[in-house]
Amino acid sequence: MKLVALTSLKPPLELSIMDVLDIIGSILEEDYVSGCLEVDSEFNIVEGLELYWALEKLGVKYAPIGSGKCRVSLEDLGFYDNIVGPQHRVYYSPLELAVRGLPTPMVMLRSFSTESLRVWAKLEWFNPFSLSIKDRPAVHIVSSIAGKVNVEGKILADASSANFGIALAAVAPRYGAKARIYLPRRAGEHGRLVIELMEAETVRTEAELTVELLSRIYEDVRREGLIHVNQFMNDLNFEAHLKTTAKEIDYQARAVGLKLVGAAGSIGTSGHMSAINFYFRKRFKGSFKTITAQPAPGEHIPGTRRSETGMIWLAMIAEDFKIVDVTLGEALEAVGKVAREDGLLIGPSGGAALVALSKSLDLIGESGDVVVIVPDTGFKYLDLMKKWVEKKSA
Ligand code: E1O
Repeated sequence: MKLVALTSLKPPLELSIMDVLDIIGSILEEDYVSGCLEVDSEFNIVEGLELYWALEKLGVKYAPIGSGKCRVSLEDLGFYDNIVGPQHRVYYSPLELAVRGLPTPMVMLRSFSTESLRVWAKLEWFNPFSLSIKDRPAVHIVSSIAGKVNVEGKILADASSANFGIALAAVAPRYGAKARIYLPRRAGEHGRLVIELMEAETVRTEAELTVELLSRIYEDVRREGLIHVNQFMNDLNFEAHLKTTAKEIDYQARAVGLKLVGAAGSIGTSGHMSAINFYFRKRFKGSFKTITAQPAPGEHIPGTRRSETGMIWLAMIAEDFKIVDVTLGEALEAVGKVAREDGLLIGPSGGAALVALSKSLDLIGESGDVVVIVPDTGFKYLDLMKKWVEKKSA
């Protein structure tokens, strides 16, 4: 058996992550790859196509080649290489920073930790374009589309509550394309401003939810030949978080010896929490709990929505998934507590995740380490916070 760079191999056809999810699951479970790929003299894959795509979706650097039995650890295949950038932190472009500036930091929060249960916030505002977790799917989806079709001069379109739109508006021009973002009624004003500043198009609508805009986008795609990147249904969104967000948490926890017992987060497309749930359910064989916040009925927490409004990965992937109703007031209380006791201003969806966790301690248990995904920074929501602070002091 020998190891060769995965990028040097030529698969005869493409499979999607859902075609090979079972193989991905068992590789994560075992921490080993059992099996080899067979290639011809030109590196065309003649045997092991499914394994190739599983390894590609997992983001390993090397593939095992041979004709007999192979058994090689994920670590030896360079599994973690894609999430550990250069220590000098010098990058030749912002796009390189987005891809190689990982992992995003994890920091222990005093405000929500106890002596035995430690709470770690994964700070996703360290992503450079949208200062949010949504850079990850935007970069992965756009680079993948651009690898297949010529996007120069084309318009990449999607609905967004703000962050994904900003990321798309920033990433599309790196590939010579433009972006058009369809915004629901309550999209963050910062989103519209930044997107327009970047000279991407915005379509402001009266829709309550981003997903309600899909049929309108389908129509415009037919009429105008836009490319719909579709963060809500494109499996590359889920894949981006499997390849980076979830893997980073695993890498970071191992590096300092954390005993992960669960993760808490929030859901918009459900991309990141579904991927984290899938990844750790396999890794830890069931002893890992995933908790996610959703806005309580009638409440609006920017970037999030209720699970029954439809999220494909949540339905397909997530088991052992506890969904907790949180009000905006509760989320902002948590934001305030972290600001006072840790000095960090997290965004409302991060606050909601902390509330969901606090309401689920019976499930999590009393000891270990929990990761809370903080999708973005509170500095984007000063208007919302201002109203809430003034109401509290009135
Ligand atoms: C959480 C999420 N927190 C914040 C988001 S509505 C989809 C999307 C957007 O268009 N925002 O920007 O999508 P996912 O479940 O992985 O993350 C939820 C502040 C967000 O902006 C998603």
